[in-house]
Amino acid sequence: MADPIPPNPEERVDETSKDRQLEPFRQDNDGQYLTTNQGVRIHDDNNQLTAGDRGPTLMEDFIFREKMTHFDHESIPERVVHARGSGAHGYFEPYASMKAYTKAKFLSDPTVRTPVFCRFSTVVGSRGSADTVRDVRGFATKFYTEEGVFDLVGNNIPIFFIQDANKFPDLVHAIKPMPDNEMPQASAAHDTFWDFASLMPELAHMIMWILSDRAIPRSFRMMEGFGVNTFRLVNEAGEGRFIKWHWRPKLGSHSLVWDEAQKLAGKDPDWLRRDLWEAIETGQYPEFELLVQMIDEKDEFKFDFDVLDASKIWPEADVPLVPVGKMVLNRNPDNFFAETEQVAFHPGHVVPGIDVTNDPLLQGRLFSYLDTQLNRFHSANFHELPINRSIAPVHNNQGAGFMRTTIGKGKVNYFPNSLGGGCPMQAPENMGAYVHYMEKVDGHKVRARSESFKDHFTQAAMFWRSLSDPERDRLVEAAHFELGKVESKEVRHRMVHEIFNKIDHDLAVRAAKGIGIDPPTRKSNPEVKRLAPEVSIDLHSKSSESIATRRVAVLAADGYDHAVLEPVVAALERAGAKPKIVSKFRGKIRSSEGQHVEVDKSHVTTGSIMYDAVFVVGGRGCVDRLKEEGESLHFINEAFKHGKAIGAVGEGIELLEASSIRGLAFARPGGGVIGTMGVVTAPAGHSLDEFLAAFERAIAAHRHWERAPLKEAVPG
Ligand code: HDE
Repeated sequence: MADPIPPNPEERVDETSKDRQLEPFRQDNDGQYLTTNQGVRIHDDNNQLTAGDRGPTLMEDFIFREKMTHFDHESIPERVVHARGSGAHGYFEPYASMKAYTKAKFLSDPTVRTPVFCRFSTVVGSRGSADTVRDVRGFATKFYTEEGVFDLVGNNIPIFFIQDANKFPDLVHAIKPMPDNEMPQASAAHDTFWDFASLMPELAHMIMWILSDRAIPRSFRMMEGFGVNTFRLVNEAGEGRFIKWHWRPKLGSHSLVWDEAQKLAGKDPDWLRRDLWEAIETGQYPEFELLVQMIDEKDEFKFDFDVLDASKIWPEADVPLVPVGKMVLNRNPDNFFAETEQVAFHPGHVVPGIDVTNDPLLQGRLFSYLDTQLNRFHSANFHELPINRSIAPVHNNQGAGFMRTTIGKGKVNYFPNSLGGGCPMQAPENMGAYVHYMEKVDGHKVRARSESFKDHFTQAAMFWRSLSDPERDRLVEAAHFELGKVESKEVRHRMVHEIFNKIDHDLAVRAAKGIGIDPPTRKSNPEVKRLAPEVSIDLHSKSSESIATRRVAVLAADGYDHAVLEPVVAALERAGAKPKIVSKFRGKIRSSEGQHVEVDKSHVTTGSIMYDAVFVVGGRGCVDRLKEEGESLHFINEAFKHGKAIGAVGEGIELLEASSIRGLAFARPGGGVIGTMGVVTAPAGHSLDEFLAAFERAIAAHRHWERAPLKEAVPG
């Protein structure tokens, strides 16, 4: 008999269900003898079996052969896109029942915590590439629900480059490294991508997003996620609604700046991976809110975009966001390969109450993901790998194939059957069976793009107009970088005149200036239909009030003022931030009063790019030393240039004065706290509470773009 769902009320799905399922697969080597794969204990794991101690290896050395053969096979094909990723376990819980919209059980009961595994990724680079490249980030979540596995395979940008899956291989070929020399790694900044983009106006909107700050997130914990494609929710009554999935990070959305992203790629290529891992290890669990936008089936044609077109957002002003629940990531994987590498997502992994639509990009994805898993695992049994296993019971007649691990019992492996009592049997709809939404489908066979998909510039223009001035500046700088790397003048010209100028004339003129192209003399955006301001594309509006998990460098040296350092560090820690003492060398430094503090990072291993804010402690001896150290001055200049909060107390202010920051007022002896453009200073002996309140506000703001006019003169 097939197990009813759930098997019994005692075994109800909870957040630890997946963990319990994984437990028998875990292995700990503590206190164990080394063995062969057959469990035979190994006596000497350092030497081959040879004919004499200087002779050749004997063919019969089955122990060496087993070890070396296994090693030779210790890789699987990396994902053709999204090769580099980082995963985490956690749970999801709905705020309230979504029963009115979907029969999916995991969205209907706020007391149920569904276990999840989430994998964040970059798209273009190979498995070993740097984390901080300019790219889309994948945001894929596997929900182990009591009705089977549901995969929400999304990205951190709400739209996609192309509208039809048939263009995906071309897009990926164009954006991946060049076919002849495999350069550049993990970057769109080369001729083939921009050649493709300049010939494909449907990319225009996405180009704007990837040139924006969205493409260089500060942290996986501080970026939004989107299902991108249009899915459908279906309720018990069989009523369907078009939906878009959204994830919102509790910590707000934050980005790096491009100079910082490039430097991090060298100083710490694992920046985003390490950030996620460390946050979870230290109990600062990343949280995301799940929301949906819903459009009634009857309103399908009400909008000036096609609801099935994945290159368009649904403006939040037109289609509001409805909060659904929250996800907490609270456990790092035990093993990168077994979990993060082997997890296999598929947008077609849906449960009753969630269905697909005719979105032509999604339709193609439904083919590609299963196919790609077969290529990665060389087996149709990848669903049996521990990380992919459903926690809902699996019973069917698909019993064979490479690496089958379940031992099916009985003589009957076909349906219908009478010899097996008809089992496993089909489930009626009211017993949790998946029933496809009853959509009427009718039409001629055509290879054509719907007319309703053909406005490529309205939303790209809306995006540009919704940006603040500093965001526009950075987008133009990004275009200068990306297109500045393009050799072909023809491609650069086409991007400016055929794409940018159709989005916005000012954008085209500004982009042209940095890439050696004559700017267009006339506007050319007749296709823009609507220019209503879009709601909250701007990253600023999604900042968080909290400074939790922000990294603060505390610059100090021998002779530091312990009476300032200790309370400032303690206060930052209380607020959830991560202060780290940075000095020339590791080891201990001594205060002017003789106390000690342990240095966390030496200059050679770190840099301002690895912090969200900097604090300079006072103390005569300390500051005299810091002023003599190029690294400390560079630290301040670079942090200033990258818009980060900077705080200094007492003599610490002298380091700011010795830096290249000009045009800002600093606190004076006997005066009060001064905070301008995120630089907060307090004179020696002044109340630290007042200083800390202002410094924490400056850190919470994340970046201080209002410094733009001052930072030009500061060396980076
Ligand atoms: Fe994917 N995509 N994709 N994609 N995608 C893959 O599947 C594909 C698209 C996304 O962490 C591949 O297992 C096609 C949109 C993520 O393991 C592959 C098309 C969105 C991940 C594939 C798209 C995504 C993938 C490669 C256009 C946002 C990583 C490895 C029709 C909604 C999942 C794999 C992970 C991975 C195909 C477009 C997100 C080849 C054909 C749009 C997050 O199957």
